[in-house]
Amino acid sequence: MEVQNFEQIFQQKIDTEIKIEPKDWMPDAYRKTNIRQISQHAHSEVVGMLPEGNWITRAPSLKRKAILLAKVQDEAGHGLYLYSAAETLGTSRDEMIEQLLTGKAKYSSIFNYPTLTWADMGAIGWLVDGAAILNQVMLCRTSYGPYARAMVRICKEESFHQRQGFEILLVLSKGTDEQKAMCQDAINRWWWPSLMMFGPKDSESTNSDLSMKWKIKRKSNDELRQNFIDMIAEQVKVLGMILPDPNLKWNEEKKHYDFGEINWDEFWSVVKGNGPCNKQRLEARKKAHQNGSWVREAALAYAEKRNKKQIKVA
Ligand code: FAQ
Repeated sequence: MEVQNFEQIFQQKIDTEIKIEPKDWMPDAYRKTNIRQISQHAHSEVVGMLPEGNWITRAPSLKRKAILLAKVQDEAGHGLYLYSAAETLGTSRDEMIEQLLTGKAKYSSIFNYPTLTWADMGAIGWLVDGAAILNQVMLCRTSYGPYARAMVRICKEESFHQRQGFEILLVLSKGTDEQKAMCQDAINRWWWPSLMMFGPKDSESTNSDLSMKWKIKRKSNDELRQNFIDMIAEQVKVLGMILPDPNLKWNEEKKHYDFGEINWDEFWSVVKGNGPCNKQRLEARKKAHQNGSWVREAALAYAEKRNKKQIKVA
């Protein structure tokens, strides 16, 4: 069969909503962009454990500590599902980790901001997980089978994450003046970076055209960002707080909220490695990788021993 036919069959599957599976023929660029996106997504989950991990030992009660611990562990699990999904495309876990640790691979810009107070745990759950869910609900229908199936499981856990974040802020918003101020301050600091999570404006998005054609993405960066703003602008009223954007205003004609200009210079600076915590995050991952080397060696030795035993029995 000619390559052109393979391509036609591939595109037909996409157009008729049949998932692409690991052993199916796929264009090189489809494979590459899926590896790029899924591995960056996995790295985001793993690096994303660091800002919240920072507060596990300082959570205000045993209950809060147990919830936060469970949430951070969930993120590790999400990273593992996603690395496994990317491996089905022919890359290896080692390669992906190497790319993260040498700074060649990206991870979400949001995790390069510091967590300064307990209220940040609420703001991350509500805003960061909230933004992640909107994007990930769309990805449950992405065209690559293993990625889509991983996302279904991840989304179930993410909705718990968002609720726990909102509840932290709800409690603070009903507390003392100091607690209310802490709540507003966290919202002020996390609002703009969470809008940046959806990626550059559609006009600047280099990967979107192909990713939309191949149904890897089904909604554009700007579309998802607008959905998020519309949702949060309503939820913030329940907290009795405000979003730090004087231009945020309901537009009756468009049936959407208008909003102010995002600082794209800040976004690109963070993506290029110059955000407030980029260096700290990579150092922490490198250290964790080094400290975990004995676990990998032990697991390998155990697997070899088991293989030898099985060969003997056979
Ligand atoms: N940060 O052409 P586009 C979470 C890069 S998970 C850094 O529009 P695309 C859970 C982009 O890679 C959060 N870089 O790219 C959690 C590309 O560069 P490249 C992560 C960014 O792929 C919560 C370039 O800019 N979620 O939070 C960012 O079509 C709490 C041009 O951009 C996912 O990864 C950014 N924000 O659209 C965990 C979801 N945005 O690769 C712990 C899956 C863009 O060509 C605690 N990913 N770039 O060198 C996606 O849906 C897409 O990759 C987008 C970007 C929408 C992020």
